[in-house]
Amino acid sequence: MTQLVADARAELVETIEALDTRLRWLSSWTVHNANHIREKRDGLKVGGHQASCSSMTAIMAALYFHALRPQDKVAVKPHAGPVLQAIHYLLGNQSLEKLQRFRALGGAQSYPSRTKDNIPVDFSTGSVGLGVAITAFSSLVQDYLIAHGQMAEGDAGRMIALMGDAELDEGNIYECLIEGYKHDIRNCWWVVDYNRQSLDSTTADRMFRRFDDIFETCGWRVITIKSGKLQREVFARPGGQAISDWIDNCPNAEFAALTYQGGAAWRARLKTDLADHPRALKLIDSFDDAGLAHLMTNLGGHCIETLIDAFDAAQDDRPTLFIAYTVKGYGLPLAGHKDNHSGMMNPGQIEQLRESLGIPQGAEWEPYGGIGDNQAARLKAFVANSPLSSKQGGDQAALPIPVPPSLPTPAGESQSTQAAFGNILLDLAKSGEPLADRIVTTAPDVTQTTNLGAFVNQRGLFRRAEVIDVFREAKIPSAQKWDGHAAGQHIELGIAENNFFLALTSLGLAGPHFGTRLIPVGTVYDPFIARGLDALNYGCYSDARFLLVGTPSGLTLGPEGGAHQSINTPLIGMGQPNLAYFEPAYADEVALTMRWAFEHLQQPDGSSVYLRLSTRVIPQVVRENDDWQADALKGAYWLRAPKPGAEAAIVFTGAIAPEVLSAWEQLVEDLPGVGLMNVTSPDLLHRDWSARHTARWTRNGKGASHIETLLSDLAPDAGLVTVIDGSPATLSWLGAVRGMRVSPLGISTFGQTGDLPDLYHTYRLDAEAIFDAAAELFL
Ligand SMILES: Cc1ncc(C[n+]2csc(CCOP(=O)(O)OP(=O)(O)O)c2C)c(N)n1
Ligand SMILES: [Mg+2]
Repeated sequence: MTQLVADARAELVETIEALDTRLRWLSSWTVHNANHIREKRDGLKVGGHQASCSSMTAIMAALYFHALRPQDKVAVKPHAGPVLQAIHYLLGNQSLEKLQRFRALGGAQSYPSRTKDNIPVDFSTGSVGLGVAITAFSSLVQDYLIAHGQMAEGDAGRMIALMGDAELDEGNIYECLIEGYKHDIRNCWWVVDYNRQSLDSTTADRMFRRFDDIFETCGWRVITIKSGKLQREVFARPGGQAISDWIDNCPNAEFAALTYQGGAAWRARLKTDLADHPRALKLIDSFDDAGLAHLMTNLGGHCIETLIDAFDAAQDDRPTLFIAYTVKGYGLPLAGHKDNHSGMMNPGQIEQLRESLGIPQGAEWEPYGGIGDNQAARLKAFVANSPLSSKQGGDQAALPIPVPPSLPTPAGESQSTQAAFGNILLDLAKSGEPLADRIVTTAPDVTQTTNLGAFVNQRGLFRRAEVIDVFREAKIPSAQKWDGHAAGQHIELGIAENNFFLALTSLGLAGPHFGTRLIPVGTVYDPFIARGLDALNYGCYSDARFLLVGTPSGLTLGPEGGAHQSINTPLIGMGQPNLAYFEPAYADEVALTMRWAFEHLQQPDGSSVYLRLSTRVIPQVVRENDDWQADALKGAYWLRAPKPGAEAAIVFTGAIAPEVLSAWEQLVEDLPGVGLMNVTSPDLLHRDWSARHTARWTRNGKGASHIETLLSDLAPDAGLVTVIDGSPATLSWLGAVRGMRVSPLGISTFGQTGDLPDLYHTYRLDAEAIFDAAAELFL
């Protein structure tokens, strides 16, 4: 290295060190302000994580102010949120007011949020593990876009997760590693803040080096950033090796406790343990207490120079795990204490920290408070010129994809909604519609059994490197013709529903992340939505847009047994924000709602859509016109209109339609004019109804909700029988709309194996049960 280069390097390191200190201060102060200075009105603890932040400020300073390129995207460890806020404060993207309102309404969010923070947040985090794994799937989506000619290879960014070491306990990390290996992902970095502390305790010593093995087995390069520069220099001196070996053998808990206790404790312990290493003792004695404490905690994750070197050395596209050794609470009086996760500096301690950093009282919020004018100007210029400051704020704009005015209903007098879904996708796959080119399908090993197979036969599996269908080559007859190639449009996943929802999330963020919208369509057995529920919630919170198809569902999985019958998924569909749930009964409703979904998931105020489908083949109804459609898209329509002022109606959702129609035909003889309502979306219907209620108080909203309008066709004291193959709570609320009596039929207990007549009879969903329920209410 020439002297000039060495000088520039030294200046760079010194500058980033100064920024590391700023981040440690500002994140600590932000949390302190929210908890100790801002007025409290409810007696609740506000919280925030000073120790988790200071554990990571050096890593984040080195990354954001050196290694990060404008095209890179980062998921930040949730409890390091204040550090990200501080970085954007220095960059001029975050206001003082938002920092002062950290964790208050409208202020900086507790954990980085794509949808709720005003600073650019690439990935939301909060539920640990998910924010890590999502980066692997986004690197796969990036490869998909490159392979499909939607992005130049040269524009590829790195998808980076900054993670806590306890996140390595989450199972979804390993599910993702396996899937990532199968898909040969690249351009992905995970940086572990390896402080060996979780929320409750210090982490198990036995895991030492096990993570290296696991990641290397899955094709990752592992770079361990263990010692800082000072440690490396000192440990190279006579006696140094013994101290280095001692650290290697020191249990995590003891290292943490000594860190908390400080220099004198380090000295006492090292002198005892290294009593027969005279050169080590001499070396130890060459440091005063403060110097010894500094030496012992000079870990790689706090050494800017070491971090920069490590990042600089990984410039190819191999997925890379950096294990950066750190101290939780580094530089704070909380350092190393086992209770420091939610621990906070008290006012006296933060005062001391302020003084030690030379920050004058009253200058706590100054971005460069306490720093001389010259150095402050230098830091400011450095930050302004960092590659990061040219990163366009936040999301990219993506052009909408035109949706055809209608999707044809598959032919057939009897059909299931699942088969109709598959046929509609097949028709699209064969069409020249631009929409078809942007659809990406995916499924966790249930592609065939959820009727995606025909689409895949048409459009192929996505693989960066070509994969020949061996069975086809060998001319072995098979319905599945699955060549894998770069133009393929189906991402086949192993059975891991967390991965499935994370893949949908990444695909559903392709627009904002990469400027090209994709239309992700994912299928899963309806009961196994619950397996990936947190990841589904994560995707919805991130405002990713996708079409989720849960199929088969309910008792139509009867022969598979009780474990496979989905019961509460309608309630999930209703309760999940940013997800619109439909459960069509007929094939033309499937075509209608799919078309609506393709449009809705592209609207700025739209959402993802969930279709709950069935394999039950049922006779289709004959339509006289298309008048039902507008109402069906609002959530319900009269399949058989009631006579004005009718005393009764049957209300149903989904594949139970034939039983309902049969009961209605019997009833109408005794109760002429009885209505039959098909609820295509209990979710939209309920949202609309409750929104109208709220609007009465907040916006003087008048006008009735759709369900109020429909039910006003009945007599005010009419009775309703509600029927769904799922939790009866899905529809029983309808009685509250106009104060009507309800007899709710549905499934409230685990199912049995059986055929449909037996099961419908056992669970009281057959025509007889519906008739009886009606008779009890009306006759
Ligand atoms: C799924 C989930 N479970 C539990 C929590 C509560 N929680 C927040 S942070 C944390 C552990 C933090 O340890 P680590 O990841 O090592 O981060 P550190 O603070 O040590 O940097 C836990 C259990 C959570 N946020 N998400
Ligand atoms: Mg930790």
